[in-house]
Amino acid sequence: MLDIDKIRKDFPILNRKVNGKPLVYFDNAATSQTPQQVIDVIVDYYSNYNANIHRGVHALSQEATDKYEAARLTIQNHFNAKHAYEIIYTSGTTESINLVAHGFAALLNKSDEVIVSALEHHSNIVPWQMLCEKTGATLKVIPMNQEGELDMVVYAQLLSNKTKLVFVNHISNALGTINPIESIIKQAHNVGAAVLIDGAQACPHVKPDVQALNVDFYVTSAHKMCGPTGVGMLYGKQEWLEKLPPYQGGGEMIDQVSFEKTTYAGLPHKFEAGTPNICGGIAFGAAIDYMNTVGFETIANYENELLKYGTEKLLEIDGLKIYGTAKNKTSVISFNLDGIHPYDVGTLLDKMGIAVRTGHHCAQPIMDYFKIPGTIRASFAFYNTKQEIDALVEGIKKAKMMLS
Ligand code: C6P
Repeated sequence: MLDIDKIRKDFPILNRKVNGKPLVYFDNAATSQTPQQVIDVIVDYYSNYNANIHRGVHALSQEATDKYEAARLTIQNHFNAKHAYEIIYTSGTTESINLVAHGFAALLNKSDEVIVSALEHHSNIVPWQMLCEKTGATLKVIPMNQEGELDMVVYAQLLSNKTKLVFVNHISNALGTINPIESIIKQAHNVGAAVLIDGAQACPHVKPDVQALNVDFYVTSAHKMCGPTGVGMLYGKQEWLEKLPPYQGGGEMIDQVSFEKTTYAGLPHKFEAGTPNICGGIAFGAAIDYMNTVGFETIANYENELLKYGTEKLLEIDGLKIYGTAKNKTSVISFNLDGIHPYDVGTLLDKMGIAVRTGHHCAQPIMDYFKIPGTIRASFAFYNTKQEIDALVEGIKKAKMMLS
């Protein structure tokens, strides 16, 4: 059982008011809130041991290096990677995907195919389009149905010995669909294709095991899972990370440099050029520790309750339509009110202290599929309550009255 009163005390921001009303934060899929335990780690870093890492012989640098590398081990354990050097620190999901897409430019040619799904965030579409432009490879799309589920029959038909890479999100940010990634990975491997899973929306809700999944690349951002912005990770199987060329050149990623020739460092440093987000990496580890203390099973059970409650209550509102009704979904509800622009509803909800996201959620192809400009998205985290959902429902009723 989740002790919600105790949990909410961990998040100082939940006490604030917005427009004179208690904050109801339902924009967790964009960025989650930060518990005091993680804030303390950030303050401790800048108060006590702020220094560059892997470079200094002095005490501060060594302390910072030890904590940064300890956080890498926390991330490794959390995702069950075989080796710590298979965890590459990045600035987030977007950079992780760009790093892999950049690397594959050296491995693809114009007879190759890559497969994306119709449910993707722009971060998992555009870097691959750029890759296809560079290499001449062809981009194929797994279609979705009205529920927001992927068409696995078509997926099987798209796969062939031309397929070199499949990239799909674990959970859709716009609809909340949980994709059948185990089956997607197995089928791709059967034709010899590698698989990248975008875990940005999954990691706040589940604990992925990259070895059990046998996935080639898994990427995520810390700020979706109680950590800070500007840091994330790329998990890559050792054999793939060794095959890919470096992404950026600079300090730390080299073995030897001369004007005639440069040789590169081994993993993970080959992909970590320049001074990284040291504090962010350490805080990412603290965020993972925090979430594991709450427990992912506890989190999932509680959020499923919120999803069920929220779905039932919202559907009681006349003219409200939910987009994304997959059997397997997480605590994200995307919806519209008949004849009313989502932006107007979002603006009025903000006046009532309720934070939701409105628009296309960086997933325009999904909006095009439903022939809508966007949706209102309420995304729940384990620190939200049913009372807050009641406030949202009341807020929507008021907004609807004002806008009709
Ligand atoms: N989605 C949302 O409101 P970054 O910005 O690199 O941390 O994450 C990008 C990203 C990639 N994939 C998925 C599935 C995502 O949901 C996101 C971020 C936020 O839905 C902000 S656009």
